[in-house]
Amino acid sequence: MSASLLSAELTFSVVRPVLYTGCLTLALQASIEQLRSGDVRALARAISTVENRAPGCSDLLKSLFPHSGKARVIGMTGPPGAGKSTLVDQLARHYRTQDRTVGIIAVDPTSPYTGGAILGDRIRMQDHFADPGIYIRSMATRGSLGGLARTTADVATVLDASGRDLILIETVGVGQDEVDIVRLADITIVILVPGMGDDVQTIKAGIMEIADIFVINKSDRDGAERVEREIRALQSLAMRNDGWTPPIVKTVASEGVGVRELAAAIADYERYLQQENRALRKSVENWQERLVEMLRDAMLEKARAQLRNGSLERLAAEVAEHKRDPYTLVEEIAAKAQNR
Ligand SMILES: Nc1nc2c(ncn2[C@@H]2O[C@H](COP(=O)(O)OP(=O)(O)OP(=O)(O)O)[C@@H](O)[C@H]2O)c(=O)[nH]1
Ligand SMILES: [Mg+2]
Repeated sequence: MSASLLSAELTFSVVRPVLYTGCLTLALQASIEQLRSGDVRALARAISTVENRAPGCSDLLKSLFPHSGKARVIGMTGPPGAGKSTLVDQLARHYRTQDRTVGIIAVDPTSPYTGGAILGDRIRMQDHFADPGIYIRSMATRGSLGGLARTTADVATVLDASGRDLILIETVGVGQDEVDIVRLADITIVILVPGMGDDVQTIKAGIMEIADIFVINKSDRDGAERVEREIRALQSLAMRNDGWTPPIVKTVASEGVGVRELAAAIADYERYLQQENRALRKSVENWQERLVEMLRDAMLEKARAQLRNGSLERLAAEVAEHKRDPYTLVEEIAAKAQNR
């Protein structure tokens, strides 16, 4: 090989990575600009990247984060079939009349065996598809790589950076995952329905505690007063330490009844959040938890990288057979991960 060819080869191999990252950055920049200009396809692509933890996800989130933080995130949670989607739909409509743009994340309902709810959401919310001011995403992320709460938070960041004024997150209030999801919202609405009997008690205590606003949907049915009394009774047992008493709003979502009142209650709480820096303090609290979670994921990832395929099983067998003690083992793996 001639000397000049060799040097060309060398130059190329040195320059190529630089060019490559340069191209990536350009492509990323272009898609971020598209997304921020309201391009729905760019938004959908970005959400898919985040949802699937696809390559580029981390760079994308890093670039989008500075553009986020302006949207109001509202979490709506409650038992299966309480009318959450119907109410989200009505609220979205209401906000559209005020020219505010809306992003909706419907986190998969608990019932993986039907799959009907997602279809239901699509059909019910179909009217909005012609309106670019509403963007709806159903997420089927149970068992996903990043964890449900983390993925939802990241998808919310994408929507936020895309300039949506409001982000409504619908989730079925049944488990810790859901509590974690609604925790990331600025405002949490817990939706209950009459006829639950003593079930208000059985709704996970954590969910009751994080309600900023209660909704009694299906108030066209008997028993709305009773649910209201039960909520009041629970409230009198445990006062919130920030002094806010969550209001109770009765709605008939299928008829659009009470939606204005709900929007007014949301606005009241927003005003309350604005006072005494409460919004910021709440956000700091949320981030404290999220950062711990992100750190845990990052550390775990590093530790996993120390373990070759199948070695965890082998080590577990050694511990089970008392050939090794797990305490030293974990210290060793953690130390190796740290040195990476
Ligand atoms: N009677 C009555 N029916 C309602 C009301 N709101 C919603 N529904 C009906 O209740 C059913 C369930 O509504 P959804 O909005 O799908 O409930 P959901 O809470 O989103 O359900 P999942 O996502 O599956 O947990 C639908 O048939 C709605 O039409 C209401 O205020 N009164
Ligand atoms: Mg639903």
